[in-house]
Amino acid sequence: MAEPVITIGRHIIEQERRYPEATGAFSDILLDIAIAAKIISREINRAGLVDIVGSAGKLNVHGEDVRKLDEFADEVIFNALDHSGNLCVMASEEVEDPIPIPEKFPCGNYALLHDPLDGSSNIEANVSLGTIFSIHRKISKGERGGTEDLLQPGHRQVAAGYVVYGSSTMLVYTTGAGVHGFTLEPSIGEFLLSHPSMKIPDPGKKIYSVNEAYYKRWSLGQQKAVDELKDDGFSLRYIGSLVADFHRTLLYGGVFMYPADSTNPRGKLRLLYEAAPLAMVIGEAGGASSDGHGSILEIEPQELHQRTPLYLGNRHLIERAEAAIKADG
Ligand code: AHM
Ligand code: MG
Repeated sequence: MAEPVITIGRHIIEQERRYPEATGAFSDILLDIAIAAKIISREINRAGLVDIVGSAGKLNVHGEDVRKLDEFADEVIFNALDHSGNLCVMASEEVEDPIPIPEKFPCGNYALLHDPLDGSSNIEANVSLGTIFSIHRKISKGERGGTEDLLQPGHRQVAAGYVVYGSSTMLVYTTGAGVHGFTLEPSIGEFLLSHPSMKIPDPGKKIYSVNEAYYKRWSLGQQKAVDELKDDGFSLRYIGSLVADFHRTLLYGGVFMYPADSTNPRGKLRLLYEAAPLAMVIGEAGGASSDGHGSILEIEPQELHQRTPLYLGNRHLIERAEAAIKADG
């Protein structure tokens, strides 16, 4: 007899059955994200074939070059999730303000934040890219959602995850009941469970991941944190595409760092679209997150596009980095 395959749809429904009070709305959101991921994956795979690669000639809200595929991914996610009545508001790294649900559609009980296509400066080099997502419960009183629903600390996330568009496309998510990874089987167009109950290996491989070209811009404490890892025989791996660097860290162990530096005193990566969702995933997988001083999940966000220094990986390595930063600034 053929082995039963577990599709992402089946997995999400089975998780939902554990909560008799669940309405199914939450499952629908995850399934809609999976559909958007398949569409984005297909376009990324064809990027070398069609004239979609290249700069769209505008700057995004962070002043960075927006690539056409970023815009495409942003639209795909909006179109997949605007009409279902499950969300009350959305926010995207590519868009300055909260994205309301169109008036013609009903509003639901959840807010979605996402980075539609991270690492897009690597598109032309065929390097892995990613989508990152974070889901919060609606807390505002009005019928339609708003900023209040989006500016919630990471520990209140009800689900988070990412899609990595690599040599295969994988979707990894958590709802607080373990971290589960699915690989897209292109011939049937389904995400199949390939990595159930993921845990960061501990002790993992001795790998640190950081843009070390910025060494001279770092604080003494950050320099010391990396010097110590080198003295300890660690290897350096840095792709420069967050989801790819994070995915490797989750699978192999080690530590990913995007620290504060003299040019970017608050770091580069965004708290709500990048740091908090990956912090939830690594925490659920037995690892830890930090901004150099404390858990990413405890930070109370002040603004939608807030940046944060970011450390993700094995708990003891995060603690070591925090100790070096604390001792030497
Ligand atoms: P992006 O949102 O413009 O794609 O930038 C985010 C990327 C991350 O994927 C990666 O971790 C980081 O920027 C790399 O930055 P740097 O080139 O400074 O090392
Ligand atoms: Mg990004």
